[in-house]
Amino acid sequence: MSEFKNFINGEFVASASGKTFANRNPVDDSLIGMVHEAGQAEVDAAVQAAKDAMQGPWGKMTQAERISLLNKVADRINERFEEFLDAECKDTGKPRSIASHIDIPRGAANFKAFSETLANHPTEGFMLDTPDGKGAMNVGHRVPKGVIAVISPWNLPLLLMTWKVGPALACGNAVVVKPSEETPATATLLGEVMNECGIPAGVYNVVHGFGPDSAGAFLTANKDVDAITFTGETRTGEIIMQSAALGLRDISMECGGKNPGIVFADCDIEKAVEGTMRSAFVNCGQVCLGTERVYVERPIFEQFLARMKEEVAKLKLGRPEDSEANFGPLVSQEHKEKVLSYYRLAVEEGATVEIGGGVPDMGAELNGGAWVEPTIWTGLADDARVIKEEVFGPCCHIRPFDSEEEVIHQANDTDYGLCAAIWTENSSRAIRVAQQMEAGLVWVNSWFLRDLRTSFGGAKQSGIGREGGVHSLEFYTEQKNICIKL
Ligand code: NAD
Ligand code: 6OD
Repeated sequence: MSEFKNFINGEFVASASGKTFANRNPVDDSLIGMVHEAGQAEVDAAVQAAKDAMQGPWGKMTQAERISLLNKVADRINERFEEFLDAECKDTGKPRSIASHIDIPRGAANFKAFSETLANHPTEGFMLDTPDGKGAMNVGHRVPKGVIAVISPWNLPLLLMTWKVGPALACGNAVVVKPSEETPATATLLGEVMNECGIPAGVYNVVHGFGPDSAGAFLTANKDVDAITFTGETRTGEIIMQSAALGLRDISMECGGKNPGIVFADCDIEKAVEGTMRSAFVNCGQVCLGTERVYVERPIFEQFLARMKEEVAKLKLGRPEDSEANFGPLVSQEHKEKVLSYYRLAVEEGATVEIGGGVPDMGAELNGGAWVEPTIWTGLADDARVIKEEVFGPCCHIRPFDSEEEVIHQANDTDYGLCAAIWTENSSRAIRVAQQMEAGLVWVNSWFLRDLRTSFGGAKQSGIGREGGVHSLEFYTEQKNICIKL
């Protein structure tokens, strides 16, 4: 059985209060190990360690030295790939075939992706005329913000945590990470890697625990935290923003979505089916960018629905190590209950269950796990709760539409605004519709195709701010203007 300790100032630290909680494998509900919950003392120690690290060798390093260390971290994650993969698959239950292509490679890449942006980003400069005729020169100068709290979710644990830790460290900050209580393993393992690569003590810290009255709340309330970057539910984001208001700390919020997929009759239908299948069902539907509302132009509605049902029927549920499996369990029993409550609600709200809708029989060994069936509904009203609320499970509703104007209205008729996927071979239409989507990200004839130099983030209740490329640089640094009178 494993033990997951906090990682503070370069050392693994047990909970001083002795408080631990169980980490369970959602495949079969078996116990993976016990997690040491950080109390106020451990959280304060982690923040202090990060603050001190900014005054130590880390704070004096050149950008090139920092980047060279972070490249080592990326390489070391790749050298210990199997351990990261094993840890991530145990915590989440996801198929190894998926985690080995998405989670772990991106976890490593996030430490390299920002080095070029940093190295190539120009600084601003303005010459100012002055009455004495001699002028003044203004030069923009970026400095690290200081101590960054990174609060991350369970759906892509390593990927989403390093997506923030990578640029934060590249910009010279120190971090205190609060990974999700559901997925403590890879953040902990990364502590070992940081030590192996010579990242100075206190630069990377991990505190385990929950949100309210636990590590999450203690961390966001700590006045020595200079900025908070969060990924998770919109409601949690609102609470964290209230904490951040004390002391006017900066925030970056990457929150929930209820993303539309729009399938026009002039699409390549096989491409659209393949992409929509991925966007609705990969990672058991637990992707913030996932498509939960699919709108299909009426002439191809029946054909598209039939093809989606055929493909859903082919999904292979199984253990992470089953090389044929492409569909795992949900992350936890608690999340299973939430998703099943939406499965019941959909029926109460009048949905036709086209496929799925329940709990699969996985056999005696796995029936205790967090398994649910991949599900497609039709027939829900536009104002049904299942159409309005994020389920975050392997399910989508498919509905016909008749005109471009109508579908733009339907797609935007949501409090969220994370992303949209448009399927059409008509490029003018693609651009026209993309421009009208109220979302931070729009894909045309693809989904989750990522270029880490681009902006990432949500509109409306899907978030505040943008990260990625130069946007990460802007969030993780403080820009100061130096005005030099000549
Ligand atoms: P969550 O909001 O429940 O938890 C996220 C993190 O916040 C966890 O570490 C949790 O312990 C912590 N937390 C909870 N309450 C807190 C509090 N009061 N103070 C401080 N920390 C607190 O989210 P989740 O269930 O882990 O993740 C799923 C959600 O995340 C979905 O809504 C999904 O859409 C969203 N998400 C968004 C993105 C994005 O990039 N926009 C990416 C992935 C997931
Ligand atoms: O690819 C990324 O950088 C990213 N932040 C993905 C988010 C996925 C949400 O579940």
